[in-house]
Amino acid sequence: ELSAEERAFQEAIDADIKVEPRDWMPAAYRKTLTRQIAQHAHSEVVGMLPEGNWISRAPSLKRKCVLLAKVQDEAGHAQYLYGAVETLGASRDALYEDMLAGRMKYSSIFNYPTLSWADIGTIGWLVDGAAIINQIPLCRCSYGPYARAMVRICKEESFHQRQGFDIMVSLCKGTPAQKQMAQDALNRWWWPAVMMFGPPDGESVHSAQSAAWKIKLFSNDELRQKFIDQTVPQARHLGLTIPDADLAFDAASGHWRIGAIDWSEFYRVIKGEGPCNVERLAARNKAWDEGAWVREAALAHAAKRAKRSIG
Ligand code: FAQ
Repeated sequence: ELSAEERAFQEAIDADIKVEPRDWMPAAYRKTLTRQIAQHAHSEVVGMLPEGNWISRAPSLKRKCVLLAKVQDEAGHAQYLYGAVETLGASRDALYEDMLAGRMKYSSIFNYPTLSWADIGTIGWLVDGAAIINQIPLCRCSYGPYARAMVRICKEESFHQRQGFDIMVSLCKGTPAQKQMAQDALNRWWWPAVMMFGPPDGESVHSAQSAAWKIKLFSNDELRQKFIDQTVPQARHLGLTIPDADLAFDAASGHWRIGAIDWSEFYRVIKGEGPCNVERLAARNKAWDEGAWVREAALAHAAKRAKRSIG
């Protein structure tokens, strides 16, 4: 049975009225949003690592400038998202420490290595492509600060996706070795990208409640299908082969159907057993420890300024 407050809350959601930080909200709504937004923010922070790996090795000055700008954007996305999660009364530092200690998740996709330059193209094309499909509906989600943060993030993701596709076009028009590099990257990133949308609907523990609260406007499987339908023609345009022997177009429904997803791999990766989980957390912890002096200096500077303005 819903309480009177809970009923009024649900009615406002049903009427598409945004929830704002000072509004009453069920504790479980606050908790699920804190979890999702913080995981999203952590994904942006950890997501800088696979691409950061290639900044010093980008093949031209232009590619290097573009990649640098993209990675900086991810840091900016994390800032907007940590800002949004703070409006729920959560502590940014505490959430960040949960991530550093491995107590909070970040996206499974960032636990895979970037072995060649083609991986940078593939991340932009597939990972940012998947991120856009997941995040466009979030611009209309029920929590105001999250929805508004997503608008700007989606605009930037769209630039990211194009830079990735542009790298793929260049490689696919290049030498046979370059084309092979692009195919190899697609072979390694395709299934992890398909898994980014989360477990199948039947196994998605949070979906029903998040849908009722309009945090999720489409299910994991619906968004995954959109991604597949969008990406298969792009792969064909590039002349690349999706690594799935069962991939087939279903004329009756107008959708591309994929073969079976190896969910055991997904669950291994989110348990901390993916190829790079240990390395990613070690890199973030190292950066946090080495940044201690910057945080101390910033606090000392702020204290000095506050003293001066009082005096
Ligand atoms: N990785 O019940 P559900 C980016 C967990 S894009 C790890 O379906 P929910 C841009 C889930 O947390 C990536 N864990 O969960 C970029 C839950 O575990 P919990 C970030 C996953 O929340 C590009 C359990 O499985 N985007 O960063 C994943 O309703 C390039 C059960 O799952 C977002 O975070 C996964 N892939 O739906 C940056 C978008 N999937 O928490 C740099 C916002 C599921 O109970 C470079 N988030 N789990 O311990 C969402 O839309 C949702 O949270 C879903 C999952 C759809 C990800």
